[in-house]
Amino acid sequence: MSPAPFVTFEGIEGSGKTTQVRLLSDYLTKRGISHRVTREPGGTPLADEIRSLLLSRREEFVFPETELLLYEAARAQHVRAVILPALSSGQAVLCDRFYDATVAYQESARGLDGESVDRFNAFASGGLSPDLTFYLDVDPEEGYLRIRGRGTRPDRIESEKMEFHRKVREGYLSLLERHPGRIVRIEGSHPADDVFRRVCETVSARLGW
Ligand code: T5A
Repeated sequence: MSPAPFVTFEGIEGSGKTTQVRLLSDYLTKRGISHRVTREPGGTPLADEIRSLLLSRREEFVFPETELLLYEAARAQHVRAVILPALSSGQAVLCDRFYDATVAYQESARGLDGESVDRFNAFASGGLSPDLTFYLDVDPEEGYLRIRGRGTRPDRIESEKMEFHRKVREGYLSLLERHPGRIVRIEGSHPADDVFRRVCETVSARLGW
């Protein structure tokens, strides 16, 4: 385990990760637990620029290999500039997505080979692994309705076909089987407060928060 806990949130589009990260951050602030909230792709000015490149809709076809390398480039910068310094200074880190997303999206949904994805994930993260990962499981149709409900134009990845989002979910479910000790599945279709109750029970039992 790192000097302070590194906690990540994963799930398909609209699964409620950002909502839960915000609720957990408020909870930690009230208890005086020092922490940093961040997200992937993003978290530094350069990584945020890469995020814009990745999520903007474009005419040009983006090859899965190109997409993988851009996500990993953003991660390499984010880990070294933000996550590792925070953990070393004793701050917990709550991160909205990390390398499990690359397995679910670029390997399971885009079809890149697992060996390459694992190798680039390890290279970009410098061997850093989350101590605890919440996987918020929602049906892709429900996630889609939530995204539509926001009233904003879907980004390049949100606009993918439903089949793509089903494969992302399958990718997460197979990760859950491979890492049962680290990844905790929470039923994400329940009301946000109920989901948060489960998050709290888990961080209390696992991290003493
Ligand atoms: N990606 C990312 C890759 O392909 N590879 C990678 O390696 C990485 C790191 C990143 C995109 O990049 C891809 C995945 C993504 O496509 P993102 O910002 O993480 O972008 O993408 P989203 O998943 O689209 O994030 P969102 O913020 O849009 O969705 P969240 O965080 O899952 O959901 P949230 O909390 O914003 O909620 C969405 C809506 O649902 C409501 C909220 O109020 C909001 O309106 N909601 C609920 N409604 C009912 N019940 C609940 N329990 C609810 N919780 C939230």
